[in-house]
Amino acid sequence: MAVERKRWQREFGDWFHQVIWESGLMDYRYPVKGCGVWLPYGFKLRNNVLNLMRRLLDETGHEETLFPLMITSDMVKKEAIHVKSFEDQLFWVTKAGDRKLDEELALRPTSETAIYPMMQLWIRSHADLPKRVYQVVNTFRYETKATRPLIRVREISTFKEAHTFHATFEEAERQVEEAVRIYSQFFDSLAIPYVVSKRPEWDKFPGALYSIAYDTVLPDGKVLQIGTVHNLAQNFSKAFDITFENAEGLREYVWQTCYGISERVIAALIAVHGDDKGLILPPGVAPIQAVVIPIPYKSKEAAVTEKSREIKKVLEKAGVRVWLDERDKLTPGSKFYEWELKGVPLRIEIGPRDLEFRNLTLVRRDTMEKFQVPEEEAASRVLETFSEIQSSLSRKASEWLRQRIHQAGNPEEAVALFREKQGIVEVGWCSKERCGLTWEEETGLQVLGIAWGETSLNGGVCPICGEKVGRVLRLGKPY
Ligand code: PR8
Repeated sequence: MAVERKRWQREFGDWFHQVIWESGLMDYRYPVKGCGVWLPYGFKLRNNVLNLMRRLLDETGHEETLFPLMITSDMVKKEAIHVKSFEDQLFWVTKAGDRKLDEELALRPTSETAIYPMMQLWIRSHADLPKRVYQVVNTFRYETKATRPLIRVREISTFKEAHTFHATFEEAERQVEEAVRIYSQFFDSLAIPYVVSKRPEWDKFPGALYSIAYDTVLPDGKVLQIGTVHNLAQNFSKAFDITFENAEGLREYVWQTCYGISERVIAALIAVHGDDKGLILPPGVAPIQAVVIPIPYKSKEAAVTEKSREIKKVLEKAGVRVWLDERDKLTPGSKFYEWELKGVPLRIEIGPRDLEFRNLTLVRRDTMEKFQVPEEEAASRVLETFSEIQSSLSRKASEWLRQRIHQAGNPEEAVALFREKQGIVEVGWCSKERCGLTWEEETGLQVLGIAWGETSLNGGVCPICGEKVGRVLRLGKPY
């Protein structure tokens, strides 16, 4: 049976809402707008995804911390551009019981203003640098655009933010490269395809020198920003007075970077791999990697049950996250339906014929391909199938994204390509804001940024002004 992706693509919004709820990931019926509940299955998936990120950060000298949720208005106001851009999105705590607070407190929209006053106390000398911390917390942004489950929420419940501190600009630049490596590895292991772009000046993180973003394309052709890396230079260290004594005994401001992801990563994971039957989870992060389903038949029930339990043990011993579905009030067919919806990468059916031939029947969720393997090879064949699924998901998703990136030589061509195929349109650009805005005006698309670390288009000429500078500008319709 081939996988169907009609509804997934044509009615992506409805598909997405329905799948996250019916598969048991999240429930957004919570009475506060923009806030959702992680259900047990979703929470396990979230943990697996976060643990991948934790491992990558821990291995590269980052230390996990936990800073408080509330910040004073003085802290918020320290960095002028930062506060101006978050001002309208802040939630304020103004009362305790019926007493008005002497000092109103804001809920962090991100934690620069919570972390940096403490760094000002801790960083003393060049011996304290570099310093790299991260935390996984909830942050609050009063989003005024329509909220969407996992994609645009007001309580960002899975905000992973890293903040680093360095003695020189060059070291901060190297940290940006390192962050790009870490994020690329992270998205690669989730089989989420992406493009990396340097955001234009007018769309960078408030207070940053520049911002780099990871974007992917969802089934509806719109672009989703799934992570960002910012070089903050000395903008925040000057505002928060974070200095260190250099080797010559002189005081200098530290150089900083920060980078973040959120539950949007999980939105991308669901959206990129799914199909009309529901989720398709990569084995690396699936809460349940394989489900064993006994197919009882006449007098063979006991033998089938016994064999199913034995196989479960064998797989557990091999480190597989396996579930044995022994519910006797459900038919095998309704179990298949449920586990397909939940995106379990592999189904193992054990029926009388399998017993007779000492086989197991395996069904891959991604391709729905069905095949038999000898029982004594259960563990090795299951593990082998996981890595095939993982690489096949990566290939399929990358190819899907590749087909949605188009090159245009002028604004009319960009418009026509986008109308027909959506996704991302790449054009030549001279880096001048004026020409970037002209691209936006003439195409009705939004500038995503300059291709990070890639070569030129249109022979290096900007089709708007004719200047030969050679940058690739990306345009699309972001969420
Ligand atoms: C920073 N400071 O904050 P950023 N719902 C879901 N995900 C969101 C939302 C939202 N309302 N808003 C942003 N994100 C820096 C870096 C510390 C860490 C996700 O950067 O404002 C987006 O994927 O770019 C975004 O790329 C990421 O959080 C980081 O937020």
